[in-house]
Amino acid sequence: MANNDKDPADRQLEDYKKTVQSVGVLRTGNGAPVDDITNTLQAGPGGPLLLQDFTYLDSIAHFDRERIPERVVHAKGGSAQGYFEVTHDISQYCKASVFSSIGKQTSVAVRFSTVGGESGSADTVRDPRGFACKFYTDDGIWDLVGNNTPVFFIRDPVLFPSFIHTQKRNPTTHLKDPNMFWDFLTLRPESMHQVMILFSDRGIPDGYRHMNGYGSHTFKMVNANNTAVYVKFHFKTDQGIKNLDVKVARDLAADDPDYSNRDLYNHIANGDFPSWTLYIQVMTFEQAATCSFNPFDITKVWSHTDYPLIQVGKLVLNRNPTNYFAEVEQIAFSPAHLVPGIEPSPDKLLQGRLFSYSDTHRHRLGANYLQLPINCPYQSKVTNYQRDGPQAFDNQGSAPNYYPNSFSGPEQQPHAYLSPYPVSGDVDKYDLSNDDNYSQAGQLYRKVMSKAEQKRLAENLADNVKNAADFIQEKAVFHFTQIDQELGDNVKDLLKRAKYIKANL
Ligand code: HDE
Repeated sequence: MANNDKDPADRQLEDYKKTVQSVGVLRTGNGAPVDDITNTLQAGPGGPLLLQDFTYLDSIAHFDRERIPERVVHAKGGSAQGYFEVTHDISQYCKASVFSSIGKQTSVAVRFSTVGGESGSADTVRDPRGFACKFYTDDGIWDLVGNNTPVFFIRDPVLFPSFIHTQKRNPTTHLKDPNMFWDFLTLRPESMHQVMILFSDRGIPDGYRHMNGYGSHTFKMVNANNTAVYVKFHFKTDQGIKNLDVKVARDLAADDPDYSNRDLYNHIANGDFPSWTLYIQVMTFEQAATCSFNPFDITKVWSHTDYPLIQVGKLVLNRNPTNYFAEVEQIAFSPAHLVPGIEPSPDKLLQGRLFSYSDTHRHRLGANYLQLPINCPYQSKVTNYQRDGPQAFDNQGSAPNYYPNSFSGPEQQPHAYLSPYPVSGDVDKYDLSNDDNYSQAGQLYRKVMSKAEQKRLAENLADNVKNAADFIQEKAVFHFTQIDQELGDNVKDLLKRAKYIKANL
């Protein structure tokens, strides 16, 4: 095969060699030159190895520590870098510097991922996709850590560890377990809206370029007068939505399990840069107070008629990472990484996420994870009173490490002030599990899906639920019937047929 018949991912090393003829001398970690790395130091040709062979010890001890813990969810992913450009003025809603003027560009890094599988798992599974965008703004890092779906399975963060356990492996069999999966979902019917999206055509996107991204939660935007509104973020793909047929996806899982990463890498390497258009939906505090549903419930969407999409800008990915570990494995997103002008709303699930991400980074990457080049807010140099800890390589020199001080330490910034909002009510645990779990799922089925899509949804659901215990199947059919009678009936029929076929095999 001629070299240029290969795609950029396959010829990466050959391309590297064309641009870099030599990097010079081979050295140990402490920079000393190495004479021989193919023969270990021995006491005589058949004798034991010597502890003084630092070249060997340096190499093997480092190798023993090469892996860091993989992400507990979203372990398999791919990433690219590029820029965000403002195309429309939203300063009436938001004072964040990233949106300050039309034409302004901000560097970004985006990581796409599947959710449930391990870091070596197949890309073409039915699963939500992560869509996490890091904006390196001149007022600090802003991370919008979203998915390719506008809603989520649960609305209280305390359920997240259990929910994730049911999507992962059974602790005894170490296999994915349909009873765990459907037991949880049918005991928590607030999941049904997301279940409908997951088992629709959009449940298996054709790579990462052909899907939308959603901030999913309700956030708050604050303008220069400190007037706040609630917002939702939407990245709409400029490549158009494309999904994979179930059978094609299954074949790809065997033939090319890295399908989505390869597709992203090759398109960017070939100069075909994917892009998305960013929109917001805006809800005033007055509208939120009288809204017919809870606008802070992540299992709900906001109608585009009542809250129309407002165009903001363009996200373009035009650079592949040069080193996967440094720029993708070590990238660390957090919904708590916000900048003046963008604030959390009272969304209960978002509030729970504000703690979890930085906590997992401190475990996975260490206390100074924000000093790593891919995470560091290089557009707004960090000056503060944090010091030391493992791998503190930017330890702020001889500046004072306490506040207040009289020696030119960094000062507080009034523009970073959080907008106030009233709260009331008793401190208590509130059960929100039955807050209208079916209406929006029903509208999605009846108003958005075509007949063909409705049919495929029922087939995809039945094909998966059929592996769960009978009593769980019955509960699933009950919930699908609450969403729409026809959907419930169709899934019930398909399950009956599957049972008949199994019995007569
Ligand atoms: Fe995450 N999630 N999540 N999540 N999530 C993580 O953080 C968590 C949720 C999302 O490419 C973890 O760095 C809790 C919703 C993405 O690096 C962890 C709750 C949405 C990524 C975590 C949620 C997401 C993560 C694992 C419910 C969409 C990958 C590793 C309270 C709006 C980011 C890590 C990347 C990753 C916690 C729910 C999106 C454990 C506690 C809802 C895209 O911290």
